[in-house]
Amino acid sequence: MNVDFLVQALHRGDARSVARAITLVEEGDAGGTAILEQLDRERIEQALLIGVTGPPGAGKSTLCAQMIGQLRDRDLRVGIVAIDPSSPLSGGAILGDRVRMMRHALDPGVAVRSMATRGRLGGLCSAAGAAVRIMAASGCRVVLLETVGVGQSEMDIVALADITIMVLAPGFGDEIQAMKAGILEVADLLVINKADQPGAQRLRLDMAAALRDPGDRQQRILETVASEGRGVTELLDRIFLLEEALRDGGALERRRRRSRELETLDQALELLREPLRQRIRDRNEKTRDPRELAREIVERMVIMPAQAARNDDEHGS
Ligand SMILES: Nc1nc2c(ncn2[C@@H]2O[C@H](COP(=O)(O)OP(=O)(O)OP(=O)(O)O)[C@@H](O)[C@H]2O)c(=O)[nH]1
Ligand SMILES: [Mg+2]
Repeated sequence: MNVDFLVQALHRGDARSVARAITLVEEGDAGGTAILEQLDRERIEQALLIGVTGPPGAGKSTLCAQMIGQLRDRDLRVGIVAIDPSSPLSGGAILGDRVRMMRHALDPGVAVRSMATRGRLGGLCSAAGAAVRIMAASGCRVVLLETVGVGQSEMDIVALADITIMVLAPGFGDEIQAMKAGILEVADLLVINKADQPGAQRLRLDMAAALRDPGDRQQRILETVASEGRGVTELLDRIFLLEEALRDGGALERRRRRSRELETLDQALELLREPLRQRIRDRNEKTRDPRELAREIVERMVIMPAQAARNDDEHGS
């Protein structure tokens, strides 16, 4: 595999090269790292990453498919990374299916990727972040990141986004109550989807009540009927206005710095996992308390090497 060739092709927007590059990164291949280093920084800087989260079945995938359709109508290339919890609890179709069901299946202007959380201990943030940058470098002006907003790891992924939209729908009372504080904290925009269903008005009032500032209520709450495409234009317009404000005010840069930190931490922990496991096995301790042992191993690994090198020097000379 020729990295330079692949990078050129992906910069031309070649869908297969985009997919191949993401796979190389996910597999931890050295070529993946080389590709990431050569990506077009300017395109990455210009792309907007929109996190789309909310309880299972709220209509995230349907809404994403609609947004993709409208962004394509505006002649923008779009990417979508769907974090699939592989959970039987979730009744909805995963995003890939929904996008395929719509008219985007063969559209070369749409990059689609799903990533499973199952069987994965870490590294998801970093894999998702890399996939997003690859798509952005390939020319996607907007990349959507769909994740079910239930656990902490999903919330971490959402924190990668420039702008986060929380999709809510009537009939999810308990989930929404449980998530409420978190929702208001992470979501730039609250989308009451399934506005055609009974209970939508109630949900809207409930969310409005939770937002103290009247200006906030005006700006942060929207209604959609994703299945019919209603409210999607307004949502996109609102998103682009917000993007402009975030870019102008410097907030976007701050968000991106935080997101880079998060990704770096995720990947650093991922890189440590195997060496740590090996060390623990090598120590073969039978009686020490695991907490104490863990502290000691980490201390030696992270703090000692520099000191050990100095000691070696002293003893060596
Ligand atoms: N009535 C109504 N149904 C909708 C609307 N939007 C989505 N649905 C339906 O709700 C169901 C779930 O939609 P999805 O888009 O799969 O929901 P999701 O949030 O992506 O679900 P997960 O990925 O499983 O978490 C589907 O049957 C959709 O057709 C809407 O605005 N009104
Ligand atoms: Mg979905």
